Parts: sequence; structure tokens; C-alpha cells
Amino acid sequence: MAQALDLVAYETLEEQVEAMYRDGFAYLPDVLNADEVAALRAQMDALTPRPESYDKNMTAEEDGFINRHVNNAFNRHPHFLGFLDREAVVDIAEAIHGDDCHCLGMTAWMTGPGRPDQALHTDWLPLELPPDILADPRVRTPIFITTAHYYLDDLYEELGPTNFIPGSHLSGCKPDGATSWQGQEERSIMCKAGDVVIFRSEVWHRGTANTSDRTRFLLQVHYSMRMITQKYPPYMGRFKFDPAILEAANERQLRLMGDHKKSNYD
Ligand SMILES: O=C(O)CCC(=O)C(=O)O
Ligand SMILES: [Fe+2]
Repeated sequence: MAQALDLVAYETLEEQVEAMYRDGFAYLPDVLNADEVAALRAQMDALTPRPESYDKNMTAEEDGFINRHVNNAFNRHPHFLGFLDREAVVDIAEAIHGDDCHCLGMTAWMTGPGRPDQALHTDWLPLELPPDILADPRVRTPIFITTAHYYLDDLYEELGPTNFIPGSHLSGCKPDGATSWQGQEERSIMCKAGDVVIFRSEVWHRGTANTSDRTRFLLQVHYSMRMITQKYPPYMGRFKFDPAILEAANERQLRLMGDHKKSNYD
């Protein structure tokens, strides 16, 4: 069993951004209150997966465990729009990826009892580099993609927390079977319902097994630099925004969904 990750809540945006560069993640406690957690869980529970959107719908009966994964959640109900530009979270994304950053994807994810351990991985490694280059104080690589995890449960070992190796984004490589980086073992994110952890795509991490009798609810909001393409399946123009969603969205939310001004390559 991994030790719990030391979750430090930095007060200022500057410190939070610095943590993204140094540790690879930032922890934001109490982003949602109990009512907001309950409301978001109910909205997620009501979603029906669509195979054409690459949603997953693994069930206990057919697959041995629940693994329900609904992409493009922002397009399913106006309730999800508020998680595009949730204060504190989007502020970090914009500070890191720029004022024209966008939402790469939003996935409502429910993982039930029996969900197995994932292997340690990066979500994406944009640059493979020797670690001594990354340790050079003159080198500060851009952060291309981040993911905000909205935890909607009080986490405990059996429910399957996410495990992280802090600082592993500076390895310049994928774990490829390794279980530690520079002596640093993986640590579990034992946070509370309503907390958010935002992390960059190069951090070594994994979801762990759900050995409890409950389903874990997690909303993932991925952000990226404007030059990184959004991932809104189905592709080839078959993804369509719901007009009622566009009608309900504010200007910042529209931009985060891709309503950009003309720029490079447009
Ligand atoms: O389930 C989790 O806690 C993390 C999931 C994850 O890292 C992934 O699917 O890429
Ligand atoms: Fe991941």
C-alpha cells in the first residue's frame, strides 16, 4: 500500500503555477461544496454512454466491473459547463497554457468494485529528454496538457485513489515498468470529495484497484495550449455541439470549447 501524498494547498496562483512546474501538480481543496458534489454525481450518474463518442460502458454483469466513461460531458447537460471555467482551476490552466487555452476534453468517469490497478503511465509525453537537461535551471519546457481531477468521493485505499510520483515529469521519459523515480515511490491522493488535483500530462501516475463495494465518481477536465487539438469524438465533423449548450454557455466557456479568434494556421 502506497503512502499518502503530502497534499499542500498553495494560496496564490503564482505558487500553484510554480508547483505545476516543480512538482507536476497542484492541489486545490474544497473547490466544490457538498451540495455541488451531490449535484455533479447525480448528473454524471444520469449520463448514457455513446459508443460513437468512444464512451465506455463496462458493466458488472457483462465485464465483471463497472467502468463508465462519458466523453464530451460539457455537451450533454448545461450543468457541466460550469466545470470548464471553474474559478481557481481554469485560472491555473490559463496561467500555464495561455489566455487562449481550451478544453481538450471532459470525461465523466465512474469506476466500480473490481476495477483493476492501472500501470504507472504518463497521459502524454510531448518531449523525451535526458533528465540532466530538464534539471538545468535554464530549461523550462512548456506545459502542453493538464488534467483537473474533480474527486467526488472521500478517497480511501479500497476505493482506488490515483497514485502519483511527484516530480516524475522531470524524468523526461515514460515509466516503462519502473515503480520509482530517483528514489521517490508512488504516493496516493487521499483527498476529500470536492477537492481538485490538477496535473501535467508527463507525471507518472495510475488509477488503483477498487476493492470496495462502492463506485468512485471522478470528473476529468483536460486543458491544453490552443495549438494542441481538442479531442471531441466522433471525428470527421460528426461531433455536433448541442445548440442549447451553446446558448447556455458564457463567453469564456465558449472559448474553452473552441470558439477561438483567428490565429496561426487558421
Ligand atoms: O483513475 C484514476 O484515478 C486515474 C486514471 C488515469 O490516470 C487514466 O486513465 O489515464
Ligand atoms: Fe492517466
